[in-house]
Amino acid sequence: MTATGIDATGTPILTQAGLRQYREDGFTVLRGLFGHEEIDRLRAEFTALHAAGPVPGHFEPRPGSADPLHTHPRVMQPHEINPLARRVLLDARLRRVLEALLDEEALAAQSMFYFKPPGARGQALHQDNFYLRVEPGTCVAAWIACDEIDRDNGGLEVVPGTHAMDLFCPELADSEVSFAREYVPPPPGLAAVPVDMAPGDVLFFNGSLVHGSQPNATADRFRRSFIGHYVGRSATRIGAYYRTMTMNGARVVLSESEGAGPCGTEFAPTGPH
Ligand SMILES: O=C(O)CCC(=O)C(=O)O
Repeated sequence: MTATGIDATGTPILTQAGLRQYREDGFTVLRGLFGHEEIDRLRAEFTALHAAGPVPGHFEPRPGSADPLHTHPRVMQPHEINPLARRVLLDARLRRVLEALLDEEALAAQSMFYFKPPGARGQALHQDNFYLRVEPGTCVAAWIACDEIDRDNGGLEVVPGTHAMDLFCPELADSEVSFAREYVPPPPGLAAVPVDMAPGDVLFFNGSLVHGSQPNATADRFRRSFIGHYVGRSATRIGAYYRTMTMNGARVVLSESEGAGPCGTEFAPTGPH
């Protein structure tokens, strides 16, 4: 069974098996949806953004910190400050898959870029819709691998089947291994499974699916990823933080839902930085 087919123009597309997997397990992976050159370019763009220094509200590194996530924090909403990030968020190949998964028009709600350098903490298991609070329904993530990603460098883990469950009330995460405060333990009988990926592979997952990542335990391998979050056109409410737009880039204002916030509430910095 493979989730990735090829259309007449040679573009990777979602197969019926992939759609079935998404419906049954809450996620599916399209292999090679982006080409290696495109991913090289995306990595280079974020390397340049990092070198250029802070962009208030989007990217606020603290050079010289002992914490790799302070020197390389994630970039929040890069599509608002970077044309290439905007093009990737609104990419037609993503749109085609998203609209098959959602069974309706997709709206873009958020982008993020994680550098996840060697030694960086992960993000404890959580559900994205805990933060986005899309109503009715939930969001969908497109998580684009920008490096070889595996268990050693803190690849994503998912808990299949949890997409069909309600939002859980999170526990407090272990700040030694997670930069985010919320932790949702796998429900009884279910377990997190790793998703190994190559550059250009895209993991699509339901916003109610419990997922997260372990620390990057390698000494020399970054684990970079570009992440888009989307909602169906029939959504009427979302957290105020999220500025939804069509996949053509036109702003669509939804009503504000309650209880939302940026994806993953970060622990307050401690110690020297
Ligand atoms: O990339 C990661 O390590 C975590 C990302 C994540 O959980 C998310 O995008 O919601």
